[in-house]
Amino acid sequence: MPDSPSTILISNDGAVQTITLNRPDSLNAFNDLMLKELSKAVRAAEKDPAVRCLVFTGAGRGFSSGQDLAEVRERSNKDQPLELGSHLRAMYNPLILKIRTIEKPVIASVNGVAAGAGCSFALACDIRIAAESASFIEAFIKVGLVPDSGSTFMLPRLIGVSRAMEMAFTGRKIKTDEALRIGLVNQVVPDDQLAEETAKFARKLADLPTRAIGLTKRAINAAWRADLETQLDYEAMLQTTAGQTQDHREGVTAFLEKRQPTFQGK
Ligand code: T3D
Repeated sequence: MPDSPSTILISNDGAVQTITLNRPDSLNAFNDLMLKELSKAVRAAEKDPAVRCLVFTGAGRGFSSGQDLAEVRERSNKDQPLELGSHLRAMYNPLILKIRTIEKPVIASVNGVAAGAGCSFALACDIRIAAESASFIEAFIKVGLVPDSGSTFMLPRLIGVSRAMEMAFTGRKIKTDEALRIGLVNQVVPDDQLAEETAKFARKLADLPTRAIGLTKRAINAAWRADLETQLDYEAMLQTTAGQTQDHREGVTAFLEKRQPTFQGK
């Protein structure tokens, strides 16, 4: 893989890093190179303490149309059945897991259609800010597949089982007014204000105590598979860690000195 990526663009503005999916001719369909470049970029962002908020968006009129279907056809060998599971395990699952577990806030700035694995990718992010003209399609059913890349996990948790079933069974396009009403997105903004509104929110998140945000993400992820007693104990353990951060000390000091805190993410 060359050093500078060819299917994504990476830009930094202070502590906010924006990764733009950049295959606009196919509405940013994921091919193998893009999935590799994305994974590498997210791992690098994870290690870089200067990055305190990660934003994903798409170039052109789409966010992502999911798996590149032309590449699927190339991969299929007529003599042998197509084995999609190993492709998912190798290419998508580690990326989705990394986004869910990276200890920094992750925003999907959804500029257009998010379909199939492109929808799953947006759902894996912590926050979704959508342009008015964006849409969400669990397109898998239209090509005879089951939702993957975490959609069957995230979707019912975000919008409830009945709505998730309907979206997944029918592949119906969900426009942003409905997406906002059912809790699929956090915010809908006019198309021409998406970049600005995302940047504003991302800067706000990047200024917060990043360690505490990372630990919060850990706690909420864990809550999905815990009982209350276990979760209470886990919160106590995480709070011990948070309580020993510089940002906790700064927060308390700033409060008592009646000034705004300056958090360093440590
Ligand atoms: O391999 C594995 O690991 C399995 C994993 C599977 C995960 C999945 O994501 S399965 C689901 C894959 N995605 C889809 O089925 C969605 C396919 N796309 C669409 O249904 C539509 O394009 C949209 C509803 C997203 C948008 O419709 P529209 O009318 O706005 O745009 P369009 O004209 O259909 O697409 C514009 C161009 O993008 C077009 O190319 P052209 O004709 O201008 O040269 C179209 O072919 C291309 N394109 C759109 N989606 C894909 C794509 N090319 C390759 N792969 C795509 N997914």
